[in-house]
Amino acid sequence: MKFPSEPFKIKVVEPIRRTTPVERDRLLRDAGYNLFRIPAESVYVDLLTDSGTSAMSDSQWAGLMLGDESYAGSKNFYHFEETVRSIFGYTHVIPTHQGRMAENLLFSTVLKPGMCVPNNIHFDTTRANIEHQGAEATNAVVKEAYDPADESPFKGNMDLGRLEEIIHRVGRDRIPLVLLTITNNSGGGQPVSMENVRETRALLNRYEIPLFFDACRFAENCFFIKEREPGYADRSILDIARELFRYGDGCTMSAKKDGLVNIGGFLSLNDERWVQDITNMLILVEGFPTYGGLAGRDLEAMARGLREVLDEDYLSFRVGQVRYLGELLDHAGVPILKPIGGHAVYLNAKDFLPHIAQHEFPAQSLAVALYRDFGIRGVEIGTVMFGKKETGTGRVLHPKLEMVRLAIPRRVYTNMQIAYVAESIIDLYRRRERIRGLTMTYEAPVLRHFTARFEELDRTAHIQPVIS
Ligand code: P70
Repeated sequence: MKFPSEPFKIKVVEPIRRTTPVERDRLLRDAGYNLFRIPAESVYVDLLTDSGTSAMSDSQWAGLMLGDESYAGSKNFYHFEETVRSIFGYTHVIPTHQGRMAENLLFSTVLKPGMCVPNNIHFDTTRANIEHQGAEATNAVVKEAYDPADESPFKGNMDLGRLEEIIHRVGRDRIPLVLLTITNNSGGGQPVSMENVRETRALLNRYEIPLFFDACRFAENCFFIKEREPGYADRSILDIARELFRYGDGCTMSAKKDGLVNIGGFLSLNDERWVQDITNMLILVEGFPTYGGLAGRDLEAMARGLREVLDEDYLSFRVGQVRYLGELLDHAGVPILKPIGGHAVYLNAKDFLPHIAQHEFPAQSLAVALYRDFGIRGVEIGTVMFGKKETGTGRVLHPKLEMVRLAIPRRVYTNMQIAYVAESIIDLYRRRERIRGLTMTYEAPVLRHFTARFEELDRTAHIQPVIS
């Protein structure tokens, strides 16, 4: 089958409510046109994020009942630790409540002001946590990543020439580690090839710089390696993951993605000195090392989720469902980022709305229209999330990519709901000239997209959808 059908059946259902465009218009105005401020109950298909939104399996739910809530030495911690070690292979396993805490612990330990961390493309929380230490977060992804039409199979790859240039410019002593985000979320959920990981490792060996992974979507990345990279078709996902992580020295992980849980994360690494400092900080801000901000039951659900995510039937359905949405849109001529990523379809807002200039937030305007007309919530990954003022001149720098990400929660929506999303977007695309830009009326100093507020530039332009 081109698009494998669901390898599960539904045991529990959560009703969802349809609202009207008029109701949603009012909600949008109250929310300052920020979709993070819309109550989830008023969303029909929620594609804001694939993070923490997975449906857990019956085995994970059963695991919750086996939670050992002892403060120290919970049996679920040992199960979790053994699971992480057997997949990722690093000596120390430090649980955290989610990914950004793993980032915060790592960077507050290894970074000093003036240092630099290169990555293919930093995600927003990663960048913010690095900058919070007074350090520089630098992107060094291959240049194809910035061309939405380029169909290269591994657009998440690190550009080794650029990486070496950064090392020369900044100096080895000011780069405590290099990151690789698998898959590369801000670049469209694009994978990194094993060959690129191997070559990055070889380059960093010459300078004795450690390599870390931002491993949120590692299983999806390994699935792409199996599908696309010569020599991996007959290898299991577990085997591919083990090889990949062997080239690194550690990883940060938001288990809210490929851990198939609603909350949880970890940091795993080999370096003894770093672990000591990180553990001390963990105890100060998060919790004792055998629970790290989570309940024992959460650790159990995470251990089980990390095993389940390696299942190939699951992964081919998962990546296939995202591809199904992408291909429906692509065949109708809707501009999307290619190739279709592992966890999300990214609408190319610059091409969808060429009449809206980047300072009028085309991707945010598109996300607003999609919610107002159809009750579908995506997220802006463009000027709102990544635009920033240049220090000194105050000039606003726009990111190269201006996208609306439709992130698909794992095991949550049926393919019929996905078809509804595609039909809605195709309808909106036919009426795209009517969509108008926005102006920002409030912004926070960091991670502004979560709380920003906007106003519409022209409210009269709004029209009713054909389907709703
Ligand atoms: C997402 C969420 C989180 C993330 C990530 C990578 C590559 C670290 C983290 C932090 C964040 C988000 C974005 C928009 C709307 C809602 C949520 N990504 N590295 O959806 O992990 O969230 O657990 O602290 O993608 O992509 P955590």
